Amino acid sequence: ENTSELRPTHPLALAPVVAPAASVDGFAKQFLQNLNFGQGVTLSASDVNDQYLALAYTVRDYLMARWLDDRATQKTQQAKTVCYLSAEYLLGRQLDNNLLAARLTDIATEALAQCGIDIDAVRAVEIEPGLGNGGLGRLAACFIDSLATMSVPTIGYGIRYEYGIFRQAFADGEQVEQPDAWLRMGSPWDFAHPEAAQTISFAGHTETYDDGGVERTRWVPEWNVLAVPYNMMVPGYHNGRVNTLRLWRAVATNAFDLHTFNSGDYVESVRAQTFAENISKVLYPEDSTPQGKELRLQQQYFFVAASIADFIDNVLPDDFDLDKLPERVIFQLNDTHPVIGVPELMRVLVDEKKLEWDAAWAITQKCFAYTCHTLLPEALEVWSVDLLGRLLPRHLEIIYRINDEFLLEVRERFGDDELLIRNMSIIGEHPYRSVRMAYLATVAGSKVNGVAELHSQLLRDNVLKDFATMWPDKFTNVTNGVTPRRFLRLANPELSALITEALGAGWTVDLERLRGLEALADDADFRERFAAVKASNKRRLGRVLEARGDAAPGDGHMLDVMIKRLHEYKRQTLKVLHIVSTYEGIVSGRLDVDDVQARTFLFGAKAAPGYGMAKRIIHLINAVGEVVSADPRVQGKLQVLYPANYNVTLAESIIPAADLSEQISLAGKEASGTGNMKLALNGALTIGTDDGANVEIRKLVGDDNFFLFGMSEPEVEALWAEGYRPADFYQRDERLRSAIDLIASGAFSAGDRTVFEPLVSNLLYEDRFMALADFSSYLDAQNRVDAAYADQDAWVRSAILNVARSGYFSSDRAMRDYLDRIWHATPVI
Ligand code: CBF
Repeated sequence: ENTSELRPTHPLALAPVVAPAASVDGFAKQFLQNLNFGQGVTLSASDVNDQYLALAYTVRDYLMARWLDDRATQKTQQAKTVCYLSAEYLLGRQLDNNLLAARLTDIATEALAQCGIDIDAVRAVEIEPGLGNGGLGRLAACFIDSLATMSVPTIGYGIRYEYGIFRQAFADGEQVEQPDAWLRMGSPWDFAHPEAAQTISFAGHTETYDDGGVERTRWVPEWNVLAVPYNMMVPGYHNGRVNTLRLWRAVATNAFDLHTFNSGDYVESVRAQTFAENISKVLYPEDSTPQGKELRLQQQYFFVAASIADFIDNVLPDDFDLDKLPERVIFQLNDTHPVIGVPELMRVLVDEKKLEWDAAWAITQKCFAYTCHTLLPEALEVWSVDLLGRLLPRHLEIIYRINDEFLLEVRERFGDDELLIRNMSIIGEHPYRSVRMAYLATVAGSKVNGVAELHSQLLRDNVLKDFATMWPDKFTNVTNGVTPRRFLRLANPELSALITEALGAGWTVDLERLRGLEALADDADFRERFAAVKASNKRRLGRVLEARGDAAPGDGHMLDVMIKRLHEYKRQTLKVLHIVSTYEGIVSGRLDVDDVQARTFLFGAKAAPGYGMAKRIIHLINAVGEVVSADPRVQGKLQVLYPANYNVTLAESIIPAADLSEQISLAGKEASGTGNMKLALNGALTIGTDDGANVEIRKLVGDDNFFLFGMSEPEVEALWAEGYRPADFYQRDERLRSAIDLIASGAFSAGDRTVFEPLVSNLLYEDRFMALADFSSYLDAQNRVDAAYADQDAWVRSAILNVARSGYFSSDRAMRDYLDRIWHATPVI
């Protein structure tokens, strides 16, 4: 950036940065230049990775002028900035998205073709940055896409993990985790700024001192690490806006100890470096359960402290009056991972900027808002006071004071109700003294939101009930959304073209326009074309799978997909029981194979490496798949596919091809889900419980176009209250008994009954997520699915209506809701 401190005299240095010519020739020239001068190869000597990198640099060149401009004006303009604090961004591949945003797809395709290069081959080498686990991280990626598209000044802050979510492989049907070295072939989309590094401190002690007659506290830390920012472009779709995603990498303050190195102790000489750099080494591969590891708390503080300091030091003007901070920023807490930012901002304001406590607290409360993404009690993060006090002693003191003042307020409002005080305290006492991060976020946040209507209601009624009683206005809902650019426009080009032909191109930024398709659901010609697109997407998926060495979906099969993290509450086991039951029905003669609807069951799921039960379920799916897909008695009617390493890239091929979307979590457990939205938007019909955003999907698409089954959330609660005995359900339903017995018999484990015994016993005697209780209702719904699929014309009509009525689930709408209800910020055009 040409800063005002520089005094250039050369006219070129004064000229604005301009993008290369947006023409095929202009693009080809820039591409070749990047190949020669960026990669140091000639076209004829280049390999596909050189070509990919040169192409990425070229796209960047086109976006650069706007990016520089947008970053410069962010400093001077008075607009409020959304600082999205998220430990995860599951970005997916960048190339296609950035080409699309910059309107360069056709130009680049042609320019590369003229260089003799097939752009598809170049696309295929991109390794996606898997810096997230699942829904939460992908949501963050959708949100920053929408904010850029809506021209909202935003900085996404997070961690540049050296290794993202592990690569999943299968060995004899069992999950094996391999490191995800996503940076190994280069990283063309980010820009390191070591000169803008922040020093982040840890441990040590606090002390009071006399500051000109005022007693103050300061933190005397024990060790530091550097947080080096890496900036990524976040281009808006066709609007010229380029926002920033700033990810922090941990670097040791002292590279290594030369003295120790020279003495020959090489391991010891880099110990400090290894220790510091471990902070951003690897993403915690947990979804919906926090890992109480010290390193994780280090990660959280590391990125949040760096982000707050960066915003205050580098984004705000130098003479900024911090009392006005809430007018300039909202720090959105994406779940509890960044909540340590609350005491950090207090520390900065009180200890460093020397504001009074009350003034600092008033500012802090207006600067944060908190989104909760879970309902599982075990997923609400807590940190032991011991650990937090050791790692961040000053922050613990600040948390205690926040809590003391908060509990005084509770007493003032509700009297000395000791049980209530204990329940609401930010400090929990059992099973050990700990800081309840969700409570801290709720006390500090200007707003607290859930991510679907049901979820927000359950937060208010159960998880955060006392807080909602105290501050009813603090609580709100914003139902999640997904970006239509990646998940329809890019993932499903044929359907996109069909929609554009019917409705014009505006739907890409105004997804409610899809409503216009409703009328076309009754048009036989349109239905035929819609069905042809689905069939073509299935063939495309088949090619993608075969290229990976997997099988393609069966010809003429319904494609029944369950793609999401492997977790007991999501109930992949219930899906397996359906498959086994159908298989058992055919082999036992209970079902006539000719009457069975041919289906390909497709799973995509990773299990957290330490989650034993989830890994057993993966093993079971693969074991069942192997037997069922190969049994000649089934006559190829049932096929089970489980491609390893499900990720965003694979999702982009599966979702457009899907007929049936499995959203079968136990009611009250899935906060929202977003895969459910992506699948409906691409014309899959949902079979689902009344859980998370399924409730809203069903309401919008209509009961006739959704297969509802299972207990409602109050029914689940009632069954728990009366005493749930899964074995009773096993006894009652013969289909269930036969399916479970078949698994227990060793039919899927070469006769070895011990392999799946823990899984079977868990189902029969515990079944925390009530798969057995919902089984018969699920099977009945699956029978309705079969019947509906048999009438293809009616099915396609329903599929079109699903697309037409899914406009609400655009992340653009979600962002508008956040802007109106929570952030009170506006786009800056
Ligand atoms: O809100 C986004 C998603 O977050 C989760 O993935 C999470 O990790 N807490 C939830 O499990 C999803 O329901 C939710 O859609």
